[in-house]
Amino acid sequence: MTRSDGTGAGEAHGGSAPGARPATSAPAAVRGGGGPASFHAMWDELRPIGRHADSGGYRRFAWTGADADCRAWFRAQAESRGLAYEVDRNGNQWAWLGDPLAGDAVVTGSHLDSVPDGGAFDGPLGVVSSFAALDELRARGAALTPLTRPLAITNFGDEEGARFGLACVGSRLAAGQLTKEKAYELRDADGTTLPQAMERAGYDPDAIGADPERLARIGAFVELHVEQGRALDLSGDRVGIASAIWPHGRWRFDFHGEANHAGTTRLVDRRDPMLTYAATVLAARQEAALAGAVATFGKIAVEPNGVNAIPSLVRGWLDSRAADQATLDTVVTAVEKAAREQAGRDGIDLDVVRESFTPVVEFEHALRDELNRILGGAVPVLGTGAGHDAGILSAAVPTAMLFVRNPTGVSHSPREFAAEDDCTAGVLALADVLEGLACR
Ligand code: HGY
Ligand code: MN
Ligand code: MN
Repeated sequence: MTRSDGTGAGEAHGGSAPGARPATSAPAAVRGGGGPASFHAMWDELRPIGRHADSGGYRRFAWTGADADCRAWFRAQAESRGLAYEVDRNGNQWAWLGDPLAGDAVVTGSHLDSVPDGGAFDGPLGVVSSFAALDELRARGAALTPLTRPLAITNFGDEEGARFGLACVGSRLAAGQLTKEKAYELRDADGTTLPQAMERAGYDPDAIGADPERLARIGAFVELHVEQGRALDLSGDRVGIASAIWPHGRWRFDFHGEANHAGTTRLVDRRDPMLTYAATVLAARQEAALAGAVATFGKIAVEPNGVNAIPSLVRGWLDSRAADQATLDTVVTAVEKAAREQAGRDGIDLDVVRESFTPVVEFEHALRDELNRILGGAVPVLGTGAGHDAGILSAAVPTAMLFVRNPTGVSHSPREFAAEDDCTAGVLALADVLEGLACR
């Protein structure tokens, strides 16, 4: 986050968000202002890692060089603060203050990986704010010693699933929602498997698997995240608390046609899967609009992918999300039905595979309300269509989320940003929450 001297990706703009009304009269924790200088230093160090010069977006994919650099940055932050650093069996990073084995720990953190050409804040804002919140607590002289509960900061690996196609791999493995066998089946576009990538990055893939003992030692997990929407901008608040995460999933549609010459094959003789794919994309938009849901075909792979060749195979990935399970099921069923009908007309064979699914997450009310009480009771509570590690962990651990205002709502884009004062308000709110939970 810079002092508004930049305009590219990752450059937060100084001052309050454009067009926002002054924040409600909330306590200092969410009013903004102040906050540790360490945030700027960490942000400046992290910003260049994995950033693509042309797009200004981030390409921090699991078990790549950029991921390794982010991990090295996390370890340096932990050790420079005298925190006990460790990596768990699934490659998630942990920085501890207090006894990691004592139990009932208060844990905060997020992820450092990105979607292709993602923004600077999705993930890193939560990790940087966690270290900055600890610095704030120490600056306040909060009674961190003796802590009434151990405190930890985490970086969960491969949250976006950009390389291997499954989101939240690190937290799903830990929570037992992804088996070692299924994880071993994951492979990237070059055919590299997840275990091969982990091994090349210096991690032992044989160790991966559920980590119930570790999760049992967590009393509360709080993830701070940039809002991926405009609810806070519209309400004029800097910080919000999550109520729920929409159910969502990823489905792979394989349209099998017949390769042929683009210049010599008559239209009537073609079995062109691209046509069926195109009709399916339009059907997805139509069904989502009808149901008040969302559906996106954002990724496609074409074989042989030649300008002058009718494809033999078109693979399209559908991401669909809705406020409730029934609506999501309705949309996906309708899209698959439309795709199969069009495939019949086009002479195409269609396979549909559900590659990942996350049921609705209702964050635990007791912890959600505790956060609001700590922050003065007037913090807006809002749902989200974005998945998070906190959503995965919520099945095993009391979890909550803090959102920081995003004035445009844009995310998964180099244009994602958050204003400096709002980031500071997030740090102060997280510091209050950690103090309220771990330093009773
Ligand atoms: O896809 C998501 O909602 C998250 O960014 N992984
Ligand atoms: Mn994301
Ligand atoms: Mn995220």
